[in-house]
Amino acid sequence: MENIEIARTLDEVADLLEIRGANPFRVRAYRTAARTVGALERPVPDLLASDPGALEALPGIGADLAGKITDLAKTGRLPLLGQLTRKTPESLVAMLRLPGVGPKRARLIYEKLGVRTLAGLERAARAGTLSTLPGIGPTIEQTILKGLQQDQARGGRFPLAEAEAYVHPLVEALRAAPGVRQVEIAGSMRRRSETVGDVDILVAVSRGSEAADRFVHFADVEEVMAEGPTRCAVRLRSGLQVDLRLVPQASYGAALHYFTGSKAHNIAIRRRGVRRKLKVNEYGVFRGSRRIGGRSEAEVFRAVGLPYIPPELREDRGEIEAAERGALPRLVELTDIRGDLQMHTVYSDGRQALPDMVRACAERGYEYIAITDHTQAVRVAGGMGRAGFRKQAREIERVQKAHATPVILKSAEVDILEDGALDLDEETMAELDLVVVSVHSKFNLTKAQMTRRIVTALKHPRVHVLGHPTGRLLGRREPYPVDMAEIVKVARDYGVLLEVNAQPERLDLSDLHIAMAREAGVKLVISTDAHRTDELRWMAYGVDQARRGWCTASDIANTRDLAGFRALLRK
Ligand code: DGT
Ligand code: CA
Ligand code: CA
Ligand code: ZN
Repeated sequence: MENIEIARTLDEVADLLEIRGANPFRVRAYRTAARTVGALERPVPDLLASDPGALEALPGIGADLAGKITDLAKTGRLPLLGQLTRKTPESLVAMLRLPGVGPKRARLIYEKLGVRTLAGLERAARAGTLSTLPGIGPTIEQTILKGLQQDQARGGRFPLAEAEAYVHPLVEALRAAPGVRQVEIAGSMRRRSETVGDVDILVAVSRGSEAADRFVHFADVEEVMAEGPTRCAVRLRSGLQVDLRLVPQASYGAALHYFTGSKAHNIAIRRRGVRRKLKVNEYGVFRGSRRIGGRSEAEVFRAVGLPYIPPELREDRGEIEAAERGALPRLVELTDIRGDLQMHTVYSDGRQALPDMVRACAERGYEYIAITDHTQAVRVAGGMGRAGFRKQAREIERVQKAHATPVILKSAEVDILEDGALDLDEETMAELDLVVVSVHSKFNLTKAQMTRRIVTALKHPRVHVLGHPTGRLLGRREPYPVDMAEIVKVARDYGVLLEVNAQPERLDLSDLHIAMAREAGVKLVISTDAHRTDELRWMAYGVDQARRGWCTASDIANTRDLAGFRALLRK
């Protein structure tokens, strides 16, 4: 189990304990432990291998918690969590997902109003009885109501990275099952969609394989929805649904193509097949009743006269026509990335010290990075003013002496104020190598106001990059209304780079906006916005979306060497 999952599990325990009104010290102990484990640089199992007492030596972790975390790391299970979940009404747990509802409030709502379901909560909010509770005013009531609507709108879809974390152990278990020859994730996850409805796993099996049995009996499975020799479906405890298809090796490529989708892409391919008197389906490529292909995906494409099309492009957004013309883009890859241009440190709301971030970036082989701590207006994030950036500049110079690479660019994520002014003085900005600007407040402007606000900022001559351009948080916060076509046009005219923020909950710009910017000739940067060293790995998720936006390396500014990157910055 990864540290981040251990931390999430401990946090969940803390939530449930709090809902149940447990001793506040006990609740706090779990929260502290979650933060401590989450901030560890080394995976817990590694740590334990070199020193079995390592956990207990950490601040705030006693013998009891150390034991639980050790078990959790080893088995991926924490019996206490199961017990607590069983004893707590499901809807109370669901309420925690809503903005404005923490464990204390969920408990209050349950006890005082007897609300046990999300539907009941919605009724109470609409009737205004929610706001009669102490500490809940009409504003919070409205926030909760809005959150309920968004929860429905999300429609049970999971952010890609979250779904990957849930399904990873299951895929590993399948790989280890006897009689399994190949395992691959298909569906929207293979196409790297920003969210997935369910996960589709494909396995090539030999006779008598135990794959299906392993699958339905996997520890994380909460409910088996279908079980048969060629298809099984389950729901995991996380709520994520997983489909398993079992196929013989001879059909593997055809099945992989079919179950990768998208549906629209499949239909277009099948139509091409029909024109060539071929039948293309999940079992293979057939002429009459004779199978002429289907062992590999490449065979399927070849049969319909096309080169291989990468999964990220299979959305029927012109990929088949481009393949036909030999005009498929050579998509950017993770290994093309030479630097990360948004990250935070303890100077603002990051969790780790500047040298730690630099060292981790050096380990990733980056040639350059930008340290982009927040400015003053973002008070909750401990934003800095002139003095803070001066002090940081001196530390950057010191740290740079110890590292030939990466080159550390002095930077800031400068807040765009409501009127489009920038939250940092001219002189300080002039001392920075890179100025990233973004919106962190007042999301409720009209589209015209928000567009004007951002355009004003982009026209400021010191601005190089617009960070997370729409401010969305997947499943949690809608993008603020903004005229993206106008932003793209101004970015092009003023030579501003647009960010693809790779935080799995942001993925902002989205794939379609990325394509829009690329078509307009605007260069993009892919940045992680990491607040801890382990978040630097999010780069891959940004690259995925850039690929879905048909980007080549040359569309992405941070694939250039430092001189090449600098040459792209406006003068
Ligand atoms: P999701 O799960 O909503 O994130 O999206 P997908 O694309 O994973 O969709 P899913 O799980 O319903 O089905 C997986 C793939 O199976 C889909 O991408 C294409 C293929 N497929 C499913 N139903 C059909 C269909 O009716 N016709 C065709 N041609 N393909 C289908
Ligand atoms: Ca799916
Ligand atoms: Ca499915
Ligand atoms: Zn930001």
